[in-house]
Amino acid sequence: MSAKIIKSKAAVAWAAGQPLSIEEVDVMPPQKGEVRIRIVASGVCHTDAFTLSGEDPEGIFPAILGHEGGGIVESIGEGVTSVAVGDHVIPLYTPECGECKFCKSGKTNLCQKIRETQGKGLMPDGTTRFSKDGQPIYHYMGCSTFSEYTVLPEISLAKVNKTAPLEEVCLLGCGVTTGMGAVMNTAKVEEGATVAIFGIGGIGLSAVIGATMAKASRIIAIDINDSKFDLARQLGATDCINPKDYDKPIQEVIVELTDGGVDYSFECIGNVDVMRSALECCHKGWGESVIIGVAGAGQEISTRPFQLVTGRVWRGTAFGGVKGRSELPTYVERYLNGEFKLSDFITHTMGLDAINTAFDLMHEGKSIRSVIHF
Ligand code: NAD
Ligand code: AHE
Ligand code: ZN
Ligand code: ZN
Repeated sequence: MSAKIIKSKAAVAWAAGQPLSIEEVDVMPPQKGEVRIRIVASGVCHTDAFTLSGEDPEGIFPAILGHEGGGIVESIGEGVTSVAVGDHVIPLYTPECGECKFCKSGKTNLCQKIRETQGKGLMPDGTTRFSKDGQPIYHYMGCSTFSEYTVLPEISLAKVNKTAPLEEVCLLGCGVTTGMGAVMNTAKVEEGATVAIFGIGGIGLSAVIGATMAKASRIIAIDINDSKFDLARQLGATDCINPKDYDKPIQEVIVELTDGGVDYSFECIGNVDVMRSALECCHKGWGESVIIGVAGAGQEISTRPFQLVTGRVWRGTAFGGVKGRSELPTYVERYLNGEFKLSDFITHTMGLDAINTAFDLMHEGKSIRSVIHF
């Protein structure tokens, strides 16, 4: 029997800078190569707030935000073979088609098969599956997890172990995988290395976990909010530093503390000035700095080229360099095997009706992750 239009409760972003509005929207059946899923839970990532703020050059409204979800397949479109109704899945904002130049390169996780339409808030055929009273509503990052039901291309779904609680593993849809992957995949931090992590939110704490797993000898957590430090220490940070406690640039403090600088640093904020500090706290000759944070339209990074001439390396990462379909299920297994905990991240849970509170808590620095339960 073919699928029908479904009514779905969703948090709609009608315009930049406005609170989300809870609406009943129409969700069309999945088309060829697409899958409709019922979202069970979704984390709220800082990138959702970034786009809602109007700073995202790709921000498009009205849209249904959310990209850190876990769900169950409700119906499948023509030709879909890799998932079936009832499968548990994690939506991927970085799909994996396995056939494009990027997928085949072996050098990146940035599949480009549907990147153009995804960036315009559309499904690969150039249309949207969401509407309200006939008005189209755009998709977000190809995921739109702030809706009871959403539609994704088949290549944007990772099928995961059904025994994993979706209320927790949803965090592997962005934040936790990004931070851990940046350390283990992108930087490939080795045993005994020294590490500095700027910004101890969901991403930075996950980088702390990654650095602990990699057996880094020193893990320096830097944040302007002291309340983030207890959990950072519990997860393995050896030093916690608040730049506000010093009257000189934080990179100088770290260089002095580490006999010339760290082997690796990670920027997990989205602040271009901090990105500079993160590069410049790296050791001459070999230190590598990884940009994870997302900065607003028109912002640029700068440093003296001499910093690079003298051996420091600047790089960036999306989704921790993880290939979603082939590698994310392994992260879920590692979580199930007890290699890392996700409950530590979940400071708040709430229903969709209260989603604006999740954004308030984030802006007030009171949450690590709020998880929306549907
Ligand atoms: P968050 O709000 O949970 O955490 C940010 C942390 O940075 C907070 O603890 C805050 O106190 C701290 N901070 C703010 N300004 C600071 C400063 N000047 N110095 C030191 N610390 C400061 O955010 P999050 O969800 O962890 O996301 C962090 C960043 O990573 C955002 O920019 C987000 O958009 C980006 N992100 C990127 C990817 C990717 O794939 N590249 C994935 C997820 C998130
Ligand atoms: N749209 C923004 C860039 C936003 C961005 O960099 N997104 C990250 C993921 S953040 C997840 O919380 C990403 O994956 N980027 C790679 C990509 O292809 O979007 C802009 O500046 O235009
Ligand atoms: Zn995110
Ligand atoms: Zn591809």
